[in-house]
Amino acid sequence: MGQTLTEKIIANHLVVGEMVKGQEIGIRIDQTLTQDSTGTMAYLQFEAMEVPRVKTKKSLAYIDHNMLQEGPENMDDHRYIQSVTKKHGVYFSKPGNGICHQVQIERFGVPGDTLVGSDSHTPTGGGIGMLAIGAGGLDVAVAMAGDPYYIIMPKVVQVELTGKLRTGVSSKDVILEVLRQCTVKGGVNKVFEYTGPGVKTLTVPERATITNMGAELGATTSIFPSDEMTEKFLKAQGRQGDFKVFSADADAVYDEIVKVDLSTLEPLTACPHSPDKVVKVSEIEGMPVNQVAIGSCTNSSWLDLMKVAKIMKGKTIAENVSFVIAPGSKQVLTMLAENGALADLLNAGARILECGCGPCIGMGQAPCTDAVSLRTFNRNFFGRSGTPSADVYLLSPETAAVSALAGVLTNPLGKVELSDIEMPNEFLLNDTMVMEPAPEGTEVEVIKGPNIKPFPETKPLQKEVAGKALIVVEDNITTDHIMPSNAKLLPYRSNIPYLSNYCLTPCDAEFPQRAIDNGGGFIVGGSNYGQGSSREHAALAPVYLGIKGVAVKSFARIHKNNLINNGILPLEFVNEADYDTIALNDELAIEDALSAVKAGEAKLINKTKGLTYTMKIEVSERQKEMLIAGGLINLIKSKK
Ligand code: MIC
Ligand code: SF4
Repeated sequence: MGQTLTEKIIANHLVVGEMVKGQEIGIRIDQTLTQDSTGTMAYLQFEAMEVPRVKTKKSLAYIDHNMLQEGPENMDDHRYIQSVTKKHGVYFSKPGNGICHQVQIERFGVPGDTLVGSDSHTPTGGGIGMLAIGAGGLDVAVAMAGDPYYIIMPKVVQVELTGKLRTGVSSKDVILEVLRQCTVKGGVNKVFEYTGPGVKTLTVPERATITNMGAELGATTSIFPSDEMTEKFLKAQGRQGDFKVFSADADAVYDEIVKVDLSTLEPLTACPHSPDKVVKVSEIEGMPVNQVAIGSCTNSSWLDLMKVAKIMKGKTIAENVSFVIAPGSKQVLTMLAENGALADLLNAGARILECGCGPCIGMGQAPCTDAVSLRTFNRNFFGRSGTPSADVYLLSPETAAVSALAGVLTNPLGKVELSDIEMPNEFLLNDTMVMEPAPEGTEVEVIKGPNIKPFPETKPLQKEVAGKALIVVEDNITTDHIMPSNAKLLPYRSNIPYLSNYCLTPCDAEFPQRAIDNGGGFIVGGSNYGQGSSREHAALAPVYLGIKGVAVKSFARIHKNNLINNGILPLEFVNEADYDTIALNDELAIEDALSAVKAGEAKLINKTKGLTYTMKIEVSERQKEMLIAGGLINLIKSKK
């Protein structure tokens, strides 16, 4: 029986376990990446492991999220990351060099290799045939130390692409269509593997848009084969040597199939406030628009911005629109500057931001009250733009550009002519913003500014775990709810005590104080709890507030791992209807938590209601040890 591409790469990297779907396996990691807003914690944790040098083939640290620098905190973080990476053998990409995923695919990704990154959009690397997975900072620190990265052996979904996209329809519409079909919780513990004759019609940046936003499915990752298109891209990046063909066997067997006919696809948009609330642009066309934002790791490639520049050339944006562009990398921006496309954008009225995440993570460019904001980004979770009353629609660069000109949401189909925009044979190569680590490192001093506080300490699991239901939240709570990020909070990513004052406040402003007043307790939630970002802060802030268990209908993959890594019990209702019987401040308890963890099942007693709920603790033997030790760092220390 033939193998899928996913299975082939896993087989090449398997170090622990067997490739049995649903079971935990450990894989060898070739590359790691961090970005600044998760990176400070990851490097503090790496330092705590006392491993002198990273053991991967290549590890990289990017500065791309926290770049507003309103106070010293951001640059203090940059300095810390620059010095700690130099010491321990990690390459450092300076602020301004670009968004981690964009630069990684341009300059460093290798087909067939594995990559773990402390950012949920690490699967962008699947666009060149890498098995690229997003994880919490601690898991990345462990991978840097040379230990395996653990995943549940995934099911593999075949996404069969047929036909060819029409001009005006883009790869963004492909992933929006997959999200429409599969939803934000449809991908947990699955890899989405793209196959079929449509694959060869998509360039690497187009593929990367799709694999990037596969994160919104909750998937472990998404991947395209490495083929002639990949070779062309790597050659144009001066990296022909990194090319190798990788694809699934013709008789590979998949667990599920999703079909997308590129020829009949139409421009789509994800409506507020979820990436899977997808409708055809034509269905809501004509809606007045206040802001159009182009960029983010999903759609900020040279190809994307060239298309936008072509559409804007010689025209001016509508009076009612603020039009902002954050190019994905220095390579992209410099090439646009050199070929004149940047001038076309500026002439049309574009506000050009530096190369980074910017408005995608609420670092500036918050839209006006009650705004309609059209964004080429990948997430439109409630409040993420920095304006809680704003409605954010996710869509393609083509749709964004024609709408910026018209001032109303506009369907680009039949309105744009882009046939002369093709991938360049040579990209502009200049890696001077990537610093090499010191050859030895022992002499390098690590600089920690005053905002860099130690990560919270966790305690071994107690026999009885008891406390109140400190909050009860609904389905699809995102990490943007649990640990909001915006221009005011992102500078404090190295300061958990400060951040914890904002934990879950978009759901309930009183939650942090209630948690402190009660000496901790439980969080109760619905399904897909913790979707979105990989930020470990969504576990670390609850640790700081004394949260002992999170009882939900189901978890998103990365967040569940982050809870376990930090010693918080992940509890899932066996009978989902039990969720409805828990109210705020109900007294909850697990009488013998140690036995419950070992058995993989707990009896959660609701003392207030006189009810007992059966909860799954679906974790591996390795994770049981972690929960009992009170988290991974404690476990590592106890084994030294
Ligand atoms: C995001 O897009 O939500 C982020 C900000 O990039 C996060 C990482 C973070 O919270 O720092 C992610 O995707 O993991
Ligand atoms: Fe940055 Fe946005 Fe991409 Fe996250 S999704 S890495 S914030 S550009």
